[in-house]
Amino acid sequence: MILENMKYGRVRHLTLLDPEKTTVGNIEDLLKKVEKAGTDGILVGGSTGTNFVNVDELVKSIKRNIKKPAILFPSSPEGFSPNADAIFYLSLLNSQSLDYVIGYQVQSSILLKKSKMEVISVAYIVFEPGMTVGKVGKADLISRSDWEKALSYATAAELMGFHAVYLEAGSGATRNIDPMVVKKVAEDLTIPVIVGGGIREPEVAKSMIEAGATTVVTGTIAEKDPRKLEEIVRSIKN
Ligand code: 1GP
Repeated sequence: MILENMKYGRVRHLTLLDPEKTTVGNIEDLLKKVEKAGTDGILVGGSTGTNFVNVDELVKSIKRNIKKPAILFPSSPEGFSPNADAIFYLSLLNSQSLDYVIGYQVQSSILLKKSKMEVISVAYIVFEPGMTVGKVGKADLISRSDWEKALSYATAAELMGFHAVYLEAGSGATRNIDPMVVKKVAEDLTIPVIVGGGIREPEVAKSMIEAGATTVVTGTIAEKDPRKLEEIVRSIKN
């Protein structure tokens, strides 16, 4: 069970791969590198261009090539594949569009329950700069140091019964979320805290775990610099 493993600190790092981009290149090679780097699982998703076909293709490649779980990370009901191990059933809490808060979730709920995959409900909270997910998800962005607002959202999520919270600065963000915000949230919460967006340096990744994050997510670095990814994972796990 992935959630259980997260709670016990056994899912320290996840790699986000975008099905739109990865189906063109040498995906086998990339997956092997990511596995070798020591990541604990692959998140499959992207803010644009995902559909049933490319999501399923990527999930199947993961299952064929490496021994790490494939976790769906959908931005719409089309981000689904029955072959995945689990799904982050996201609700973008600070979206101004009800679609991202509950609409898409309603559209996919029955299918999801029938699939019997592990469903991890995740309160997705998007910070500045937000990047594509901020725009597409119509997020009312939280400033990267605004710990009070972050804590209010995260506490609401915990009280509402979400399994985890995910603090997101957006893929390719020039600045990651302030670790101080992660600390304020994590020290008050009993559910796992996931953090991602713009994390490219081992020291930054480590500072997130030291601040109390359960899991760090990186995306861009896997393709750009696999060696750096190894350093990031090592810094988190040591
Ligand atoms: C996952 O959006 C991130 O939370 C991935 O961000 O591509 O900047 O690592 P990067």
